[in-house]
Amino acid sequence: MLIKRSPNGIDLPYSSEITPREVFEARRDFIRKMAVGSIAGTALFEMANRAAFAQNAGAQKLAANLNSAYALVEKKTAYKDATTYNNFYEFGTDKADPAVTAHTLKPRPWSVSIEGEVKKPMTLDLDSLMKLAPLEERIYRLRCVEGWSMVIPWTGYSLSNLIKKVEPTGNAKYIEFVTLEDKKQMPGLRSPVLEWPYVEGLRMDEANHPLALLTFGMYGEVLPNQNGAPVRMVLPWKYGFKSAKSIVKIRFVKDQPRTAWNIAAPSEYGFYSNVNPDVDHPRWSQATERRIGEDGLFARKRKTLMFNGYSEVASLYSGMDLKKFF
Ligand SMILES: Nc1nc2c(c(=O)[nH]1)N[C@H]1C(S)=C(S)[C@@H](COP(=O)(O)O)O[C@H]1N2
Ligand SMILES: [Mo]
Repeated sequence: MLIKRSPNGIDLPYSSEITPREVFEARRDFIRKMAVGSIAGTALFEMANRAAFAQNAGAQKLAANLNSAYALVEKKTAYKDATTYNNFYEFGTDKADPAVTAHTLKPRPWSVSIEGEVKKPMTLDLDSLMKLAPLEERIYRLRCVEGWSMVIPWTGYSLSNLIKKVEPTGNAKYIEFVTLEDKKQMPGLRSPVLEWPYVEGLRMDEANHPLALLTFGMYGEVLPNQNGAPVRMVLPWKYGFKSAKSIVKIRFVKDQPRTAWNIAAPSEYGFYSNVNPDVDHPRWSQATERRIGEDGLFARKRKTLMFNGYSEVASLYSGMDLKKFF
């Protein structure tokens, strides 16, 4: 079993307190490999590096308790990998681009307007938005449609807290996330790779699922710009592109929203985009994935799990043909 759920719901403290276990496990793994003589000097250096779990010295801490009901027990992706191997096309289409170019993004001051089919539309500045519900830390898998995955500790709260606050009307069937579009801050907007702004959407019951996390931080710190500062979605049972970064507007709507990747290539990227090993992308299989950080000497292909292993969302789709609604 890959996802461990706490039977009693007691919250464990902080991500930093899990790190020693990871270091221990890495060391145990290392000793085992030493014993069978399968490790070379360079690999030793690499493994020590990965176990070190480097933090960004200058970043602002973001306190939150770990929610043990959503704390995946898997080795976390190294901070360095999660913050230098990114998809954020507003800052370039290369994985390495956003870490280099996203320093021009200004995550403060920031506000998010919540509008459409709600009784209480509102515009919230970042601090008010962050205070809307207690921040939690959750460790989730992230699976990109390109066939790679990571394990990342995020900080945020269930989007359902915000939804409750604004009181959706009976017409609110979907929710749309509109992200920042500012040429002065985002050099990638000059190329027409996608229709800007980057827009994503969910059905209302999906948006209300407790796993859907409105996210402000990662690895115990505020989000780095390249990971979608200052606020993004994280939807671990869907391909990564559903998790819109740098959100400025949340709209409650009657009709299914058009979304950036669906507009760009409707036969390749559906509205739902649930992780599904049985439905291949036209250009590549979705049956397996490559865990970032494991692509060295000990590379191995992992089997991709239905809903990325988050089987509790299955009831949202009962009766739906997931090959048709991909
Ligand atoms: N605004 C915006 N959000 C975005 C993207 C993007 O290009 N622009 N890329 C998506 C894709 S394809 C993935 S895999 C994830 C990557 O998140 P990460 O860089 O934090 O791992 O962000 C998603 N959110
Ligand atoms: Mo992605």
